[in-house]
Amino acid sequence: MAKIIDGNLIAAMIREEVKAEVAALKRHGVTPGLAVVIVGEDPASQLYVRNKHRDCTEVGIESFGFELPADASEERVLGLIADLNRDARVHGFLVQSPLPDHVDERKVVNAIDPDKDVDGFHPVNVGRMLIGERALLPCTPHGVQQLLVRSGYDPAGKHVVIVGRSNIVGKPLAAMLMQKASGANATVTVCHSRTPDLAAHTIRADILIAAMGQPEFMKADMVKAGAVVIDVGITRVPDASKKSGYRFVGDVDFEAVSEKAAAITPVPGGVGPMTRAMLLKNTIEAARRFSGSRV
Ligand code: BQF
Repeated sequence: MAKIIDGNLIAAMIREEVKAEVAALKRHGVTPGLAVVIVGEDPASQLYVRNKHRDCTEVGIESFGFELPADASEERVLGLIADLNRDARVHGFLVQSPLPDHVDERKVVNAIDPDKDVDGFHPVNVGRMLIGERALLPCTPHGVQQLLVRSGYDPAGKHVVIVGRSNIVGKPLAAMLMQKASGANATVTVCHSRTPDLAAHTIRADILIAAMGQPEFMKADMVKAGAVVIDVGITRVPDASKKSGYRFVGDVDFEAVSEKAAAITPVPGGVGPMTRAMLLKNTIEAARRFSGSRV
C-alpha cells in the first residue's frame, strides 16, 4: 500500500511559516494585504474565496473582498483592477475564475500589475518563471513542487510525467520542474489529450502528475510499481449521500493506484490545500518586495 501524502498537514506547516513571516513584516511596519475579486455568484467560487479570506485571517494577512454582480461590465472589472494596482494596502490580488463569458479573462490578467499578480498568471510572471528569474509562481504547480520536496520526493534526476497541458497547471509545472534549480532538475515529459498510447508514457514515470481534469482516468495499469502519484484533479460529481449534494473526485483511480504506487496524494486533502497555502506565500513575497526586501 502506498504512503498517503498529507497535503493538509504540509499546508498547515507552510501556514505556520507564513505566520512568522507576517509577524516579521509587521515589525517592519508592513501589514501584508491580499484582495480577492469575485464576479458573479458561482457557489464553488464563493467557497474558494471564503477559504482564501479565512486563511489570511489565520496567518495575519489583511484581506479585502470585492464582489461584483455577474452582469458587471468588463470595463468595471478592469476599473477595479486599476484601483487595486494603485492601492498601497493591497500587496497582491487575484480575480477568481471562472469569469462570466462577457469578460475576457486574458484582458483581465494582463491588466494586473505583475508585481501584485499573486496567482502568477500574468505573461510577465510566466516569462520570468520560464527563464528562471524571480517571479510570482502559479499556486497549484508551486504547491505540487513543494508537496514533493517536503514529503521527501525531490524531483531531481527523476523522470516526471505530467498529463495535462493547461496554462495554470501542466505547462507551468513542466517549466518549474525542469529548471536548473533546487527542487527541480527533473526530466519532464508532458502528455495530453492528443498523445497516442498515453499509458506507454505514464508507465515510465518515477513521478506521475495527473492534471487532465478527467475524473478517475488514471488507472493502475498506467502506473509503474513504486511511482509517486500526484493527483491535481478536482471534479465535482453529484453524490446524494453528501449533505452538500456532491463530492470531489480526482483524476486518479485512488483505490487501485494506491495499491501499486509508493506514495499518492488524496482528493480532497492533497494538492488543493497546498494551492491555498502557496497563495499566502505569494502574498508575503509581494509584500516583501514592496517593502524593499529588507525583511
Ligand atoms: C482539497 C480551483 C478550479 C477552478 C478554479 C482544498 C481547494 C480545493 C481542494 C481550493 C481551485 C482548486 C481553487 C481542496 C482553490 C483549489 O482539500 O482537496 C482547497 O480552495 N482551491 C480556486 O480558487 O479556484 C479554482 C479549481
